[in-house]
Amino acid sequence: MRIALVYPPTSELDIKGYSLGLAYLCASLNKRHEVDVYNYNGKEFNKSIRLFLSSIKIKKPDLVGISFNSFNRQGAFKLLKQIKKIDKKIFVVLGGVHPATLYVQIFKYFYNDVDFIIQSEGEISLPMLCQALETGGELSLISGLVYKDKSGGIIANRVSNLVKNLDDLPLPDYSYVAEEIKQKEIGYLITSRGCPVNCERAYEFSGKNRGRS
Ligand code: B12
Repeated sequence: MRIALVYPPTSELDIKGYSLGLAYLCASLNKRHEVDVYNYNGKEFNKSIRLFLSSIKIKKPDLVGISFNSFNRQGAFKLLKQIKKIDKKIFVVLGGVHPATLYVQIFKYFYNDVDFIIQSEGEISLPMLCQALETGGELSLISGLVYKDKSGGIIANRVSNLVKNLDDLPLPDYSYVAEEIKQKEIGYLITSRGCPVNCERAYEFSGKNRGRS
């Protein structure tokens, strides 16, 4: 599959850096798929939106994955409103803290613009979704996947498959920010998952503490 992963810009904060989530997703997708990454973290808002959409018009990927937190949600919403207008066959998949938590609200407002949300770690679920889309596989088996049913509602699969040992994952692929890392001589690394101060998402985790080190 040809996949475009994008981290939208924000007009709310002056932030720099890059998403570790995308680096992990790239590593887990790279072997089987052709992945382009568009990192607009800290970049100019309107210009980034324009650049991304014109790139999608030219490249017409099979799937666009948008990764976002709450502070760059406006950028994500601008992008996701346009993708199906470019080509309605492009699958639009959302992930990251904001859509993972507020998937009901997002499907309420953007039902026709979004196909899937993954409300958990993406390294296993996103490749499984790509495979299911390629082969007509079963969506109900994909951990944390939220998708539409035929009656205009949504189905949210249980998060059944959290990564137990981070060493089982391929090392994050930073090639999309190689130049930035070289220039600044700073690279991010995270050695745990979940919230470092034992925060807990209110639901979807059946009361189990997700924080672990
Ligand atoms: C480490 C961290 C940082 C680091 C590094 C961030 C970075 N470059 O990635 C630093 C210290 C720089 C940082 C800064 C900030 N952070 Co911070 N940070 C975190 C922390 C603790 C972990 C994030 C992380 O790397 N996780 C590991 C990666 C692998 O996970 P992930 O990115 O979530 O991606 C996975 C899934 O979400 C999913 N996924 C993600 N995208 C997609 C896309 C698709 C299509 C799919 C299918 C799946 C998918 O798959 C990925 C792999 O499993 C989180 C809290 C948390 N537990 O999530 C807060 C958090 C993300 N940060 C937060 C905030 C607010 C900020 C700042 C805005 C703070 C500030 N005022 O400056 C800045 C903004 C940084 C930026 N964007 O440039 C908030 C966001 C809240 C919100 N609702 O938006 C969080 C949730 C903390 C909190 N509870 O408030 N942060």
